[in-house]
Amino acid sequence: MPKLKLDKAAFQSALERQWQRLGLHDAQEMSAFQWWQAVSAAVNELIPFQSGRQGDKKNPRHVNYLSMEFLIGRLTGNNLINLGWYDTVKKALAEYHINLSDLLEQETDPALGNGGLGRLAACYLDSMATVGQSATGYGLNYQYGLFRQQFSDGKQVEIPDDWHRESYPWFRHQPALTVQVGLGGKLVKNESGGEQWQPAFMLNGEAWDLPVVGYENGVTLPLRLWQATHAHPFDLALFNEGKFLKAEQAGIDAAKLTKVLYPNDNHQQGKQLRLMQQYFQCACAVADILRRHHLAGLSIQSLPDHEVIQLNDTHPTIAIPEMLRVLLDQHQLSWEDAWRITSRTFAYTNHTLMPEALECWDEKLVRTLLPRHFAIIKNIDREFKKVVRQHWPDDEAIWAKVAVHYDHQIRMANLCVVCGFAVNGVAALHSDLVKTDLFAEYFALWPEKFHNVTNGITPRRWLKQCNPALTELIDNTIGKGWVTRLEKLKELEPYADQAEFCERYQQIKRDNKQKLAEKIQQLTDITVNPEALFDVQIKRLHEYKRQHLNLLHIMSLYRQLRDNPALDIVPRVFLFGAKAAPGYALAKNIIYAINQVAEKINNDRKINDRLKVIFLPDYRVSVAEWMIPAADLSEQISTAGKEASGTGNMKLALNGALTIGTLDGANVEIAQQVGDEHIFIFGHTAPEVKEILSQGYKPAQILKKDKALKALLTELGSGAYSNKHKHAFDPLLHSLQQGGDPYLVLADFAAYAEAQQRVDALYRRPQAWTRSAVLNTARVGFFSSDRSIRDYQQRIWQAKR
Ligand code: 26W
Repeated sequence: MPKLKLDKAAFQSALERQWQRLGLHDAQEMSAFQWWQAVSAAVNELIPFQSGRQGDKKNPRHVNYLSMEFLIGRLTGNNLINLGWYDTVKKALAEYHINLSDLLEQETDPALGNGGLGRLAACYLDSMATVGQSATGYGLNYQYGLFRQQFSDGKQVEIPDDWHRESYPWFRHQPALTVQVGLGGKLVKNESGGEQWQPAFMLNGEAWDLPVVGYENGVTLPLRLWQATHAHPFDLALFNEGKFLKAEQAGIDAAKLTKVLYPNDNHQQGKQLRLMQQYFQCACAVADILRRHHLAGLSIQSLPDHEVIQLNDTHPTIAIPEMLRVLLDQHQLSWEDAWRITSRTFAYTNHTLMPEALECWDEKLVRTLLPRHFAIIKNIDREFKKVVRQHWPDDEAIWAKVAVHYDHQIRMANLCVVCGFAVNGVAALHSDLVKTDLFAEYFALWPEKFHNVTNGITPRRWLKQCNPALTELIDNTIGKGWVTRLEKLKELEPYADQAEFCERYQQIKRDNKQKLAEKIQQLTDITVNPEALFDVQIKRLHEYKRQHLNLLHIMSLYRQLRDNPALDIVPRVFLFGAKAAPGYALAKNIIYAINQVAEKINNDRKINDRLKVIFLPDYRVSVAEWMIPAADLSEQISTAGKEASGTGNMKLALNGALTIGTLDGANVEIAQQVGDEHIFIFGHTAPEVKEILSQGYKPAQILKKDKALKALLTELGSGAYSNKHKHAFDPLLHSLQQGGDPYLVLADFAAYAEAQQRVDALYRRPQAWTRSAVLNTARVGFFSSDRSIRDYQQRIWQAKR
């Protein structure tokens, strides 16, 4: 499809309508924030959006991407770029003396996600729109997104994130699409002897759509976010009885459902409200999908030929029994028919192997909230047990592993594998571990179900939008085709040996670093040297991601400099961005430790500014967009086997940061693409980690041999970094020692420090460094989310069934 044309006159009048709506007479009366609102709402009015099915011959199935999180980031700039309207709007606004890029800073990030999984969902929507895949994103319209982070005396403080969804100009409310959802209640017998669900109360699900704009192709897909309101918002009977407060009570409770995003990343808590959120989202989505199918005049039996439902991790798993329930109880299908349709419609993506992240729900909770679904799940399990018994007669141990309902728990991942037609991991190594470790028995049963789709990132936001200077250099060198064909960046390879190109590339990095240095100054009042190496670790805070390994290395450099002030090291600025789940005490302790060490180092005159440590508060998509273009070094240092993929690793490499990393997640494939000379790989491999842990790993033995490392821990416990409070970092120190160092921080420390020396050595040769950086940009085209989406199409969505 051709790019949509922007009619300048239509834009002017849409803009005018916006300030009239604000009750103003004239553009001059608008505040900067109102300008952002007016421009966004005006553009939103001008884009038609397809919410029906747009299947083509090659890709007939409409994709329904179900995710509890969509970390979309700011939309206004991104939509203008994808529409191809950025320059025209910029010029139109200049006539009012409004600067577009300043105006874009008015937007609060819609933070409707935690981290990698939510951001991936956003990149995938961008790519589905761009490659023209017919699709709908389904999620929740949380009133409060992920908490805002502040530091108080170095400790994380969480502030509620009211992002003002009520006045977000990109929303389109679709009242005609409101869905009714039941909860609680009991099962009653119907005339045919079957069981019918009688919910205790009903909610309304209102559809709030955001436009997902494809890149210059006229396509706009809906991201449909459901918001809960009470089905009977006001009880007139109670009101008439004079019970005013009670009359409104029910409405207040319903709205609680979509009030707040749960801030946990990789850790399940089993809260009732969370299960209610999951069901609410799934029930709305399933109803909407079936309505679309029905309106297209298609038979229910043909559902799998036209629709696929992709589950983004197990969070929306309850959609499976919901689909079965609707087919059985509303469409009156037989179990066989309902099962055939459902099991050909659902596909599941696994994003983590961490046991504490695998969702299990207490049977009591499920039975109370969703009695009919509970009965359906038990039936699924009964049927599945027959298959297992056939394959492994009398093997109780195997059943204990693969059962869906076991030990009074419902295991959502197992439900997905049993009921779905496809299961995929998110990077080659991770998909292998899914087959050999997590789901080995299922793999033996159904090898054809298992796939890999290596994650990707959208080049629109993560290069074109966040790094305009590099974009211009690339456009001028190889043309603009790379924006939708990222593998074309390969054409940059010869320029890695061309002095003029490299100088320009280097200058762009320097300018980006200068800009970030200014931001840092504004935000933290700390001055950093833009000539220093910018060493960046940005991701959620988690033990397995090992921000504390980075910290120990910083402390070790600091110590070496104190012992030997003449020591010649490469000046570095260590940059961190990370939120810790509010209930994750150890992660918060690591933040505190980094901030305290930073405080000490940044104020130590003797260091002469050779080391600086900056922890930017409130890491979010827009902060990532400032940091990534300015990074020299990308820290991807998780314990091998633990990070399913990572996607920050891809964004940083694309923008010319070299990676220091373990052979984990997508790092493995990044190394293959860029070549071993252009990446700093270190540490134990996934099989080695497994071996070490099974042999009974003893961190004390490492500390006995490595006196310098031991001294660092002693120093942390000495009060030197914590105003003499010796116990300030007890959680951290305890986990590394008595706690058994489960993520092998100490076991990988020496290798990490050695790899950092290789980094220094290369950085001292600026031309060689830049050459490697250029080759990183040139060789990571594979990690475009457009490629991931095409892989999903070929391997999963449109594969022969
Ligand atoms: C129920 C609690 C909970 C919440 C979030 C469990 C698990 C999660 C997510 C699956 C965690 C997550 O974001 N995983 C990340 O997914 C990215 C996209 O595939 C990967 O790149 C990261 O490696 C993975 O950690």
